[in-house]
Amino acid sequence: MEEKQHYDASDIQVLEGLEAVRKRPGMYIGTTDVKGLHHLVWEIVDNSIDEALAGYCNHIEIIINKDNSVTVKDNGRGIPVGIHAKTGISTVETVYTVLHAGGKFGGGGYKVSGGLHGVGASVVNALSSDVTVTVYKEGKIYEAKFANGGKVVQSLKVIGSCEDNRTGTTVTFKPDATIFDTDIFDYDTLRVRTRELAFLNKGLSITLRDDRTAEDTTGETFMYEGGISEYVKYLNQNKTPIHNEIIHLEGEEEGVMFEVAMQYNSGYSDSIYSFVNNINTHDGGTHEEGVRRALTRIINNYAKRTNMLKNNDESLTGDDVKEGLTMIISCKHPNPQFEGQTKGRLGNSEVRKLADNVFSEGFERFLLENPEEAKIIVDKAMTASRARIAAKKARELTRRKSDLDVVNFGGKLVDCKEKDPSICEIFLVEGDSAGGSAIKGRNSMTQAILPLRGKILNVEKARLDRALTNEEIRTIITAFGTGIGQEFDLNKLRYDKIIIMTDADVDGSHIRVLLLTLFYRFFRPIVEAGHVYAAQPPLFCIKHGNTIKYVLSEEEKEEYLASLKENVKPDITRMKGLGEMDAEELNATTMDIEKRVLRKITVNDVIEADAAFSRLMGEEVEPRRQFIEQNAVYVQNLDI
Ligand code: 1YM
Repeated sequence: MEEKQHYDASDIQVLEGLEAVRKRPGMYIGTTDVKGLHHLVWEIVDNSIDEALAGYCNHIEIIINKDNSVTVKDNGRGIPVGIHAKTGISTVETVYTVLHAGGKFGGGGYKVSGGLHGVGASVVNALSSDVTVTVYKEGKIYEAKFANGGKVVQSLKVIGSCEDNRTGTTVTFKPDATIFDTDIFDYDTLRVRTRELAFLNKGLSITLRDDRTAEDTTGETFMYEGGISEYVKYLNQNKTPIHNEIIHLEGEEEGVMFEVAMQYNSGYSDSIYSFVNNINTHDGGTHEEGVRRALTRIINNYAKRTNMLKNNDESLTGDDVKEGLTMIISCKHPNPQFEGQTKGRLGNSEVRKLADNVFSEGFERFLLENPEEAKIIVDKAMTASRARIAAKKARELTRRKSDLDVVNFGGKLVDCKEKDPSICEIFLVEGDSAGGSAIKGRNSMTQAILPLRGKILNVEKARLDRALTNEEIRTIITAFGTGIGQEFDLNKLRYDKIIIMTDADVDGSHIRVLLLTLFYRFFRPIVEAGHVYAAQPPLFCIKHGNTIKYVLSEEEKEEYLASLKENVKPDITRMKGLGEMDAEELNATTMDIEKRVLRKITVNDVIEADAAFSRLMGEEVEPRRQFIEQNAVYVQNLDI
């Protein structure tokens, strides 16, 4: 290995740059938890995707190596190997050691991808303990090596020869264990995003392989000739589409590419996801606005022209026309403006027009050419409209109730005394007897109890108006205080924590999933803001001498028993259900802030969570059976 001997002024600047990344990694990759760790992979993959978008690369490979380093390979042109005019060192080294290098040093090209922070290769280098970059170009194999946060340990040099026509870049990096909370890559996390990138870049093949598990050496390859149309098909696979064709429209103007794919299903919720440069714009923006506006306008025009909508009928609203709609919107923009607190919204105003034009022309043509499908789609929106009007009336009932007296609607909710939501919690408790114990065992200042008697309606199969006829659901809406549908307001939430307290058995799991479905479909911001928890009642009570210990799992039981001295024999009882605990026990094990263990329900990946809910709670039986079979052992830890 060639040790570098001399450092000059520009070297020192470079080292200071990378040192800044190591001092404040959060500024560059968001977090240093497991999310930040995986972010490193996408920073490298982004460079390969750019190369694919420029038209020079059609295959990418991502490999998790045995030592938990990651290798990314592409068959693009290879990072330039010549001396860089400005830095006096090779372009490869420049890209990997100069902060914010990347595209600035390239010769134009169509650069549109870019991770959340778009800072690329040098950041990965700064946060890695070892990096090797190999470039195949002009019959030669070049290699450069870095260590300990981006220090050059081997300048770029030729290490061998290859076939003349072989080109590409291979990068292997090992994250610096002193920087990240964890250095273990998760195959499923990488898999979900890899598949998404393949959907979003039609024709590009991406292989993902885990070499930590020795047996499988081929990995999985994702390649979709149909691009986002196949994404829509995938999202609708456990739903019942109401027309066969997936509508796929695209257009381009001044270097901005816009594309949309859609299909309606028989369900009531919508799954509309938009992307800019392969990044999910979860707060929408101009590309989404253009499509939504055009969708509403075109359907109304068509419905009026065909006399399906009469003159004195109310117009169809944006909500009516998106019921049961699965849609992917993808925009590739050379200069995207991301707005909002989490930079999740596209701001470029010219895109609104482009999206509206491309969508309205294409969609209108589709309706005219396919009158049968058009009728099905308009009928669906009109049914949604009637349901919306009915729901408005039903909602007025819940509103009136909440205006009167929140403490005693139907005598069900036993509210807490405190009114400051930030310290209040509500327990949704399965069954009357557990509800009774919970009421006695609670801290009445801050803990409210809502015993659930009847079955919770499966809202995956019901529209808002029907859901509102369900007694339990009405009570929940009123208790939360947020309202529902268009008038939902997260700021009005009356409790900081919503705690689902059900038995640790099959019925309990079922009620929990029904509640989560309700929250996810009708109160999604509450879930996303992290207000929903599952209580964890203990599984065993272990009496040993004068001490009583409650444990949550078999493993914890074994661990605790192993820690005991062997003189007195411990007395172990299996806890039956919440209903069999007295108030004191319930408080000590499951409710007391000091002693309990809550499981926070998080939505790691909204799109995957959506698919999981359809699978679990939707119309189709077979996918549900498969899901339950595959996940039966994990049900205890179901995290959506
Ligand atoms: C596994 C990671 O980095 N591939 C890659 C990167 C580049 C090129 C090709 C490339 C770009 C250009 C011209 C250009 C990069 N080059 C640069 C820079 N894979 C990976 N493949 N020739 C090759 O943009 O004009 C930065 S990234 F700046 F050197 F041009």
